Amino acid sequence: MKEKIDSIVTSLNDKIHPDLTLNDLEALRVEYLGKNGILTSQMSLIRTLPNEEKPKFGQWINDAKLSIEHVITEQKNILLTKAMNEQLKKETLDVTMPGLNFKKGSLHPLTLVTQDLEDYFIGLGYKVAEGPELELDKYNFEMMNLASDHPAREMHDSFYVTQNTLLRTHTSPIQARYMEKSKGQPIAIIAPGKTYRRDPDDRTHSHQFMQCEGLVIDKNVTFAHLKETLLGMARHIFGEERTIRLRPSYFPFTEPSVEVDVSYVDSDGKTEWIEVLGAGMVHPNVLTMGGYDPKVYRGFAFGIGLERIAILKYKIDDIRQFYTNDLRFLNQFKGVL
Ligand code: FA5
Repeated sequence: MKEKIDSIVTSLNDKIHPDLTLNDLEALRVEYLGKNGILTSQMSLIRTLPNEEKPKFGQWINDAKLSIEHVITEQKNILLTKAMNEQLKKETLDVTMPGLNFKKGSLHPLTLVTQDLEDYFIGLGYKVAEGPELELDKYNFEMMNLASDHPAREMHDSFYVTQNTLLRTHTSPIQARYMEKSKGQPIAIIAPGKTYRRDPDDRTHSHQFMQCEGLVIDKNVTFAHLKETLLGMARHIFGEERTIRLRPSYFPFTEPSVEVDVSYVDSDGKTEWIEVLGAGMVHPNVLTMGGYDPKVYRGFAFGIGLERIAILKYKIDDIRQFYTNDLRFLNQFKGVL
């Protein structure tokens, strides 16, 4: 009886070879251990045995079953490991392959101009300030010497949100906010940011545009400081050969006020001028409202249209190019610093 059972196990061992597939192994398992399998059918013989032999017989059958299961599982594991190794080999990472070609973005021309101005003025010891785009009438107009009945308010067609709040029409309210918090201490700041006016959009005007404010307050500040500062800035941005021209102008918050043109040479070799900013000496009323005694302190201020700078610097013919997100336009600024 024992020999018969052993020969069943041996017959299975003889059938095991490396070419068997997982399906073949499963078929062998059914052939030996299935409901009508070779080993299972031996079980029915137990009924024919005397009682004292039954436990031993049961033990033999059990051992044989374990041995068959072990052989088949072991072979299955060999096959699975082999399949996994082959898969891993196929998926080997070749670190010498070139990487994916990610599209690189570029800085927006207005960001380039802003960063350039910041670098220049930080180099002169200025701080960079900022303020809210949704501004109170108080800072946008009143503290800039534009009382509610001031006719010059009409120079700024405004987007009012409530009776007292509007989208700032210029970066000048940052002056007022900075003076208020500086509590009479000297100031040297620039403040770039977005501004909004109900101007019709065309080649040179946009309802949303950028300005960069400048404000210096100290005891001995003169108009000569303003002129030299603006000349230095123009030469930094446009090149050493440039010069500037100041024309008398009017702003309620500065006195005297000027508009500043930068020189350029046109295609016929003729020197021309183009306006880039407004500036002036801080009006005594603005100093007083900001907490500075105009008999002790003086200041100069300027407000630059940043699109105007970018248009000149990069020879752009339409301000709307800055705001239409056309990649053909934006990609031209790749690598420009
Ligand atoms: C002002 O806004 C003053 N706050 C500037 C200033 C500051 C003067 C400090 C004195 C002291 P103005 O309205 O001229 O001034 O605007 C300044 C610049 O902003 C203009 O030269 C122009 O380049 C730009 N600008 C004005 N309106 C628009 C617009 N709709 N679209 C594009 N740029 C504009």
